[in-house]
Amino acid sequence: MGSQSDWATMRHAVETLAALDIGHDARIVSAHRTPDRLAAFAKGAESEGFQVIIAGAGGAAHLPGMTAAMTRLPVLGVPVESEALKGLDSLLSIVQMPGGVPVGTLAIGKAGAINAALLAAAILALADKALAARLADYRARQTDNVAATPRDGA
Ligand code: RP5
Repeated sequence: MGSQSDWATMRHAVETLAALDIGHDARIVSAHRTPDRLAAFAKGAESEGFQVIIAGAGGAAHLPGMTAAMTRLPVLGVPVESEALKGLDSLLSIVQMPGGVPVGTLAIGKAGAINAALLAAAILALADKALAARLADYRARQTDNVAATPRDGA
């Protein structure tokens, strides 16, 4: 993520990865404030053993795109909700990549963070049958938890 301030959003990705028992690492890497750290991370991610990168950033959110420019790994972008423009700036910054360098862009905020983790899980599950089973269980539990009728105070 681009900043400590993104953690309130990006922790939902981490919690979802943990719930699926997927190995992960959370780091602060700013495209603007720590560009050398970004280059070192993105260029070294594959040899470090990462298979998918989830990049969350807000405002002029260059982190996902710059990361994608420096790695062949799949990069999933989470637009963090900004104070000034409610994350629309983040969304447009992340989603409008020029053809040739893709970033899989998720929804703004918590939903995007959760879904980035689930999409990463789906990618990894293509080559991991045990993870595919855990992902199927997760989805089944989610389905089971949807009540047929609404309750007051729920
Ligand atoms: C972006 O700027 C970060 O991803 C964050 O969403 C936003 C604001 O950062 P802070 O000023 O809160 O550190 O680079």
